[in-house]
Amino acid sequence: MINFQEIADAVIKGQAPKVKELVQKAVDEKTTANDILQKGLIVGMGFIGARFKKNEVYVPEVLIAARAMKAGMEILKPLLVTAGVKPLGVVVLGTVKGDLHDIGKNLVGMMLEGAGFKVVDIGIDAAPEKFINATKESNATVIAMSALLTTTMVVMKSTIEELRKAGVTAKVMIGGAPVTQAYADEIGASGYAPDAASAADKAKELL
Ligand code: B1M
Repeated sequence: MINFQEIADAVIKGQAPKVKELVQKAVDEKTTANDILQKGLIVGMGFIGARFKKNEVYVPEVLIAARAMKAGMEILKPLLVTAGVKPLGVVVLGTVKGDLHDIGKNLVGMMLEGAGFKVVDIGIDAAPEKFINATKESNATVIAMSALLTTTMVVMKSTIEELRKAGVTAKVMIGGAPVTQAYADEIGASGYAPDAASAADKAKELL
């Protein structure tokens, strides 16, 4: 009998081999891939996200939990595709042009995937055209931009302007150390999140 909480606990503890083993066992017992994802992996990652938000765990714990979740996803991904299970939504994620910082962005990506989103990661130093093309190609409804420098946070403003000029209507959310809610309001972004776990919550809100 499958115990979803056991899978969630293994994600929380970052036990990648155990997650893999439990997910495979659940699949063998004919549990649906969607149930394993929603009731096991996402519950575990959600728990880590909530603790990260409260500063009860730190970046390393999030990274090892995300790695464990990924191990389970490797088994589930093809099954979810076959079953036609749709992701919660598609998010284009990148660090804006001129900025090479990606540790925070990658954490945001992990939390978004952990919450059930499909993430199209366009990497660092991403020019407006890259955001535009990726959004059009993936039909993303949310664009998530990261910036770590006071000199590159201003690029978020011009990127939003370029997106709108190109007819892209997807909601834009922003984040990164120098960014604030006030700045998001000022440049016409639909959302701001102070940390990776909040970013997943904000993306859900924007759907
Ligand atoms: Co740079 N760097 N760096 N750096 N770097 C900072 C950001 C800095 C504050 C250091 C300092 O001076 N004290 C400073 C910026 C000053 C400023 O502008 N106010 C700085 C500088 C100046 C520079 C260079 C200019 C240094 C130089 O060459 N003279 C240069 C710029 C390069 C460039 O981008 N063009 C540079 C280069 C680098 C490295 C390449 C060496 C390296 C980056 C490696 C990498 O990312 N792969 C690096 C690093 C590591 C840092 C520090 C030390 C750490 C950043 C980090 O990864 N933090 C940083 C100082 C610091 O923060 N203590 C610093 C951990 C990460 C988990 O946090 O990215 O904030 P963070 O992400 C958080 C939140 O901000 C949020 O969620 C994350 C997790 O909760 N978040 C989002 C992030 N994106 C989000 C998006 C969202 C929502 C939330 O929605 C879309």
